Amino acid sequence: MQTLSQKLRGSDAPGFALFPSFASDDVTRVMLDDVISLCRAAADGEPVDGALVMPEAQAGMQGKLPEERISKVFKLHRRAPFQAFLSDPRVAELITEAIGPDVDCFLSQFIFKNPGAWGQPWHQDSYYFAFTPARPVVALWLAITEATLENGCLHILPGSQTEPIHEHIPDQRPNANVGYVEIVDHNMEKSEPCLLQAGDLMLFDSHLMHRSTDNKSSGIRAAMVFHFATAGTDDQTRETSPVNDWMEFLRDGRIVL
Ligand SMILES: O=C(O)CCC(=O)C(=O)O
Repeated sequence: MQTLSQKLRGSDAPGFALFPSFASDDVTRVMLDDVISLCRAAADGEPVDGALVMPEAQAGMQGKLPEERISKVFKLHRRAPFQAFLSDPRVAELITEAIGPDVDCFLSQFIFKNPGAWGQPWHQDSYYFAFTPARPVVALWLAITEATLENGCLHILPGSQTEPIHEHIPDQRPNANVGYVEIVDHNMEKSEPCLLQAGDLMLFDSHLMHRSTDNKSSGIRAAMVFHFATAGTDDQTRETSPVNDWMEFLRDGRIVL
């Protein structure tokens, strides 16, 4: 049987692992409520505790509520609802198996994906990370709502974690969201949609190619994503990145939040 790290980075491995029904409705609800409060504070010009609130750029997103016009909110992992999730011993166990006993959480993002919002084109997360060592780096993607073909679920290309980081070109669509880039030099025919229920959790390697599609439904498709790397990783953008925020998470396999 493959260990979790083999499953994520092995040469004959999927590059991801799924943990159904990982989080309860209470856990996902408290995250959603907290991020909504940040979106409303930002709209009122109030402090947002260092979070970065990014508007949805897709034309025609004219929801009445502030959160209906937001694509992502970054830098959440020091806030109580997100620390509560990270304090779950099951999360520590997964991340220890995936990376090792000494780990930092360096990035977090809540993705709203409101009705009509853009999906994020094919990419590899490590494209965004100027790290030494470059790996291991993993993401935890928690479904806050159901994720369907219609509302813009994630699609992954199993096995693509064995690929080097490909060239990424800017998302060519008019009014693309800030930071969206795309791999166009690889065959994605064998990709698979990740049809998830609220509370399901996906863990994937930072070289795994993945994308999400536009939300063509009338409901929100939300997700919360945390990214982890080995403690002591050299991040060339540690002082300058608008989104990376290195926080100690595990030392000797113990949670140190
Ligand atoms: O959930 C999405 O819509 C895209 C998320 C994604 O691609 C990522 O977290 O890297």
